[in-house]
Amino acid sequence: MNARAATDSAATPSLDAHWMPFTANRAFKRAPRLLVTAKDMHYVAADGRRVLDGTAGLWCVNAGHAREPIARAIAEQAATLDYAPGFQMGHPLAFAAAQRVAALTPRGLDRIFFTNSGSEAVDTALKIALAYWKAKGEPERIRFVGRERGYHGVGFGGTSVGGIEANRRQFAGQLLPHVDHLPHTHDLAHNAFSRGQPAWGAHFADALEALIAKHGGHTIAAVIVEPMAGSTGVLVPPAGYLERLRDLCSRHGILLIFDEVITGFGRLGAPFAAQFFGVTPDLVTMAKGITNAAVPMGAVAVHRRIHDAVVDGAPGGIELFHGYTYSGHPLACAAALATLDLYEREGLFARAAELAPYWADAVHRLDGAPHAIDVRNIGLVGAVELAPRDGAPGARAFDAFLDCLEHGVLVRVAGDTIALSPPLIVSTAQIDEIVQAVADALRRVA
Ligand code: PXG
Repeated sequence: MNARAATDSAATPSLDAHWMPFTANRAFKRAPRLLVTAKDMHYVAADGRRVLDGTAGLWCVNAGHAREPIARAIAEQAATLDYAPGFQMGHPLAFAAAQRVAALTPRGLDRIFFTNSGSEAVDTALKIALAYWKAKGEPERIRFVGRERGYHGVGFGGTSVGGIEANRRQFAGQLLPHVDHLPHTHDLAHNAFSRGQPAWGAHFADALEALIAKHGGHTIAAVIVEPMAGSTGVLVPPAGYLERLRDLCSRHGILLIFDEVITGFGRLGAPFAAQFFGVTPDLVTMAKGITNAAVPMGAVAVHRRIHDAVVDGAPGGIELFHGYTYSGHPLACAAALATLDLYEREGLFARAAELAPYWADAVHRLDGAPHAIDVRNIGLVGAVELAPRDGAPGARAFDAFLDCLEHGVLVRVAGDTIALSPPLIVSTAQIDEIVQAVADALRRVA
């Protein structure tokens, strides 16, 4: 479909039936913002305007949009083997995709469980942790520890360990029991305008020691954190923080889960943040960039010793009573294989690493911008935190988002933070364009 036809058909339907996710539905439907086509670094909006993608969709289109090798692989797969049952049956692509993912994951985490989203990956990882401790003969390990301002998707497990209050409020009273939250690591008094990892704040990890003292380390199944918190508005881990968490978990036998749904597949310039920061967790959750977002897919990479304890420890028959109709869906596997080939062929993770210093310089040109109370960066991620408008949290950043969109650049807003995370194919000129759009918007918004 060409852009014109897509524009016409997208303009036709009533907007009533689609209850939109994480959206102010009433406001959106009064003034809709529709994207109709995409190629490489750009979207085309329903009114025909080109929009530079400063957010890789929702942190997921790492190789840029509508890449031909991925599209072709999906189309060919749909015509060859559209679906095959994944329970007690298999198809070769799922094994190939798992092997390919395992070649990128941190050392030892080479057993891959497929899901269809980051949320499912998180709930799967939490369930694997519980199953592991049962298999190991430590069934008293049932507690989970998340972190304030953490985002782990929207399943009951992920909502429970997540720490964004607004995401929990409507469901309070029926979330998982036995969950604690570490403090978040955001501290503007010490760390505003840090370049890369803030120097101050490793001690925030010590809150885990207090929980261990309170409950006993032997009751904690797993700690789950985003190595870099994305959805809450980009919180970069203080230097030494992840190392300290790892050390505490190791000393008390607690599993450490890194939720790498955003940081996986090159966002920081390494395959995973675990490698970037040099800290190895026991499980990694991923999604988004695994297929360049062309087909929904998520996965959990599990340390082989965890897998072996559950699988070899089972009496026979099914070892893990968990899975999805679409775990390892052929189209998702075809997309993943084509995507991972593309990342490798174009050296996109290394490209992100090479661009990171230019990106840091560009983003920190916003340090003195009107309303900016912090600018932060890591890898190809940047964020500008704005002083909230009196009595209207988030409104100023949302106005800046609308202003950028009006001027042809898509950014993402979380509360009063503008988050930037372009596809890894972004050019330096496009980096300048994204940053300039934000600078201009901040001059214009009240
Ligand atoms: N974990 C993390 C760390 C995530 O960032 C999920 C789990 C859930 O993934 P699914 O595929 O179930 O959505 C996410 C998702 C944003 C934004 O603007 C971030 C996400 C999703 C939508 C918007 O920050 N992250």
